[in-house]
Amino acid sequence: MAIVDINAKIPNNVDLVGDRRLQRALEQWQPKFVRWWEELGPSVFARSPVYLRTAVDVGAQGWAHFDHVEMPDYRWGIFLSDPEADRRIAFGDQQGAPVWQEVPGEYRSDLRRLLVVQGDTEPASVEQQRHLGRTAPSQYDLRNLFQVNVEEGRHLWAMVYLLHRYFGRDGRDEADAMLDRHSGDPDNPRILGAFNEETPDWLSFFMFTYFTDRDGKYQLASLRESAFDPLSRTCDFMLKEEAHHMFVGATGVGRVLARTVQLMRDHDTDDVHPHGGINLAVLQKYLNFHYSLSLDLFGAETSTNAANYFAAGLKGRFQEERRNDDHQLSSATRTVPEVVGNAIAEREVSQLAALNETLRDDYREDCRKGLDRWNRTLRDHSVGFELVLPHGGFNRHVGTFKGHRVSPDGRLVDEATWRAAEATWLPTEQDRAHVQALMIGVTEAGRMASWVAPPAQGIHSQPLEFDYVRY
Ligand code: BYC
Ligand code: FE
Ligand code: FE
Repeated sequence: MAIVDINAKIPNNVDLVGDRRLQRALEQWQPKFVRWWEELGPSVFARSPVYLRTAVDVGAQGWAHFDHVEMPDYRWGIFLSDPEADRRIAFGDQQGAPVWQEVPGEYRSDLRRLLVVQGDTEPASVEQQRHLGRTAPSQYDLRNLFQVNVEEGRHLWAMVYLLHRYFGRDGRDEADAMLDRHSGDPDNPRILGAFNEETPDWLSFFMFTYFTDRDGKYQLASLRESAFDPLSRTCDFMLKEEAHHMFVGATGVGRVLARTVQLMRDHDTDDVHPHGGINLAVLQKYLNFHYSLSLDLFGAETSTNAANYFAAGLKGRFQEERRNDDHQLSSATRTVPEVVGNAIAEREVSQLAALNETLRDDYREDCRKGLDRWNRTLRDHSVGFELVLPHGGFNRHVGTFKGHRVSPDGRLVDEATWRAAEATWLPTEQDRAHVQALMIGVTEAGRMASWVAPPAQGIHSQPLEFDYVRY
């Protein structure tokens, strides 16, 4: 088992003291990270003690410590899950061979690219969420926002460690570039589309953590299968933290919904906006927006990049080892959607080519579970409304649907039809302004904003009235 050096300048379980050069290089990157955090991290409560979880170990019994800390003093550490003895490559051309502890020369640039794309999303999300602290609906939510932020910061550290340790000069340059690109920067944007959008309000934040952090879950789970063992172990540990991010999204949206339903009943109306709530139709539009942006993150339906990553053993499928097939996909096929002329058709392709679509399918199934839960709430209160996931072609900007107009129920429509209906499918300026108007920060411990129900319980067995953030 790796020894945890928790008191080091950079807490770690990768024996940094045993590699002075690496340690020095990372200690030189550290102040750049802190400067970035201060400039583009949370814009308010930057020096307030927050009740945060800090990763301190990777063991099954207790990997985290909870206490009040000021965010700049958060101990961003480097933690890899314990190695699995005699781990073998589970898929691709080298299936059955021992996993790699170093990067094979021929995969250097592909692996570097995967690490850079993954790493880039982490600080991007912190930048996107930096102003949300001003309008948190409660101390509990404010704390959760900051928890997500510091952990995304640690996820950046996770990728930066791998870049520094295994990619020499190039890796150090890439690590620096992670702090130079910025979300929404017209000259130097973040790499993937969804990470250049704004997260201007808390409904967006809850939808983002539900849908976009869930892309993180699926991508990290695929990278956990990697033959490059340090990447696999890094992702395995990141996934532990990731679960909380999606919890924030799932319970956040659920609480908004619960509050809306209550206001609908109290006031006997569908329009709860005048009563300080968010209408179901607006919730659906936000959902449509964030879900479709997140679908784009999986890439095109067919991808030679994805096929090459798989054949080489760099990136597997979700739960690769639980699948009952040859793990080579040498002859298997599947269908993928394809826009041909005026219709959405299907095309049969090799499974190897369609790996992005397969991962997207797995993701969709997972997304549906939350909707089932939310819809149960609606049914339990006899509300005649159901939230639905829009068709996979709706509002897409990557892949076969790019440049086409597809309705949420999956019809290819012309531009005029789209324009006429867009305001009922995607959030309008007015919807966003309505939601924004409800975003008034609530700082008193235990109190909730008007538009969201309280959570079922506090954090780490603390009561809801706990001082999660000390002002
Ligand atoms: N935006 O061959 P294709 C997370 C590019 S989220 C812009 O289909 P591929 C987190 C693509 O780069 C998880 N460009 O692509 C969540 C390619 O460019 P080139 C992040 C895009 O490579 C919340 C071209 O289009 N991790 O952790 O098969 C908070 C052709 O596409 C986009 C990863 O993504 C896009 N959406 O698949 C915090 C894992 N999509 O080669 C954190 C690592 C595609 O023509 N990344 N393009 O120049 C990958 O595995 C792959 O890069 C992708 C793309 C799945 C993203
Ligand atoms: Fe992350
Ligand atoms: Fe996350």
